[in-house]
Amino acid sequence: MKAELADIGLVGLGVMGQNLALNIADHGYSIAVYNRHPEKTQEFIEQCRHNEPAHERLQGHESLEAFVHGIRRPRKVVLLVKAGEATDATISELLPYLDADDILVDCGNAHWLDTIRREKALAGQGLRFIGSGISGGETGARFGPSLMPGGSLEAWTALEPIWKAIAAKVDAQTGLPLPGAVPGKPVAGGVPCTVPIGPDGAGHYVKMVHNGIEYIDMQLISEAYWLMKNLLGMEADAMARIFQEWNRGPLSSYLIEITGDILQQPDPEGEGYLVDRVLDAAGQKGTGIWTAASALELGSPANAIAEAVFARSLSALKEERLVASGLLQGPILQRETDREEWISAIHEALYCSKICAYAQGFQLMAQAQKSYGWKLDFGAIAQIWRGGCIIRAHFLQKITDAYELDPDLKNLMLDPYFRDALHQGQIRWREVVALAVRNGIPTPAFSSALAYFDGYRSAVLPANLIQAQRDYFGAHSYERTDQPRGKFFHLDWPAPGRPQAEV
Ligand code: NBP
Repeated sequence: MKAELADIGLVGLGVMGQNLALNIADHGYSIAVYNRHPEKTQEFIEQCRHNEPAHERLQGHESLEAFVHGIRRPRKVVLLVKAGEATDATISELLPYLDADDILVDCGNAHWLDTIRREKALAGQGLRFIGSGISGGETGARFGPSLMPGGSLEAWTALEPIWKAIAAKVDAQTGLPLPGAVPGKPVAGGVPCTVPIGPDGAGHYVKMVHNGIEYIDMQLISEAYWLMKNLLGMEADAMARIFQEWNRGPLSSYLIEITGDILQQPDPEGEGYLVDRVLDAAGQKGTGIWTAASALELGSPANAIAEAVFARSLSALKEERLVASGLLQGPILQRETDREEWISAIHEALYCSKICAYAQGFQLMAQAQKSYGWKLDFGAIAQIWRGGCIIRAHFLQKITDAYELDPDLKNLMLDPYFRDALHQGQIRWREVVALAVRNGIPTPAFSSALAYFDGYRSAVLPANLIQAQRDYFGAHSYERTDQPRGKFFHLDWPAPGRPQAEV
């Protein structure tokens, strides 16, 4: 008997691919799967046979041709392979078997310019392409990720039922993530954490900014931890309790929650806590770098996000830092005794810095939409990050509210809720940064977020001098404060009649 054609196909049975395939099957869709190394496909199907209620909806294939021909037309084929060349190679291998109107859905962490290029090239061949960001790691992929699809609306309509079914769900009233699903029993009801983001590369761009925000969120939390450890002399388990407490307030988020878990984890190899044995050299895969590079290119001041990337790079210079620590002296560290007061101040510093970090991420997306001709719905983007993804947080509901209140909001810091929070927290935020500086404890994210806040709220900055210098040595011209914007002047410096500086 001929097997029924599958509703959808998936290529790439790595960590994400296996979990997303099971999520899709759990929601009642039949799915054909294929992996470059066929033994992985066999293993996956075999494992599922024993453990997964939805295994009968999985169809493993060992040839690409059989895989493609096993999917109902117009086909939907999800790619979950390594981003970059592997994605191009996989698309090229699939092409001979695909038919007009089939839809490729790339869920890898692709660079948005690659997605624009691929969409254009495939459209020329009559195929549709969706670049869909996915966040939430393997658990998200399995039980409900945040999905950020970019592509034509018409291609989205074909994918929509499946994407809405498998995405994380949040409560319509509270915006809180609904309790997780269990294998075979998906979450029923709730608002799905996916919306069409925009054309071509928009989905992957928004996913990239999500990751950039993830970098700064993690850096800010690590700075809070480091201050409590060094300035207040707190042990890991005591800090775990603080993060657990913070997780019940405005900072409540997945990253704060897992930090509480991490800090109380004993070292399985010996005495003490595991966190104290983890080497302080952070890795990175590239999306943070892309976010910072895009901010630089677009002239969007995402300095705190970039600092978070640089902080990882600096941490990775472990051997150099070890040598430098014996050669470069800093101030003598003075422990603070008023623990409660400083913990509360660090909380304020973390919250205010987080507001600035998100303001930078949304400002960057606003700049990108102008450059790439997208029309992004920022309230909806914040909404689909409330569940499933790594940066999920209660706080995101406030961002959605802010854009609902003012869809043309120029900067999140200007929204009344966030403005009040910054006004309320800034004195203690400044005290925390000053204390860290006095004691020689690096807090690049707290400090750069504060510099962003102070820069953005300054009607006048010292850039007048920079413009004068540029005009002096390069005839780059300047505008005057007493003339309309856009009118440029140049002076043959030094102006006649002005006394020469002594050399
Ligand atoms: P894994 O490393 O677990 O799996 C990678 C997959 O890519 C495997 O199926 C592998 O096939 C396949 N692949 C490679 Br590598 N090179 C290939 C090639 N030249 N042609 C065809 N297939 C190739 O990665 P993962 O964590 O599952 O990530 C998959 C994608 O999802 C990546 O783009 C990643 O950026 C993205 N992503 C990951 C996460 C996460 O938390 N892990 C989150 C969001 C997005 P093989 O088995 O034959 O080697």
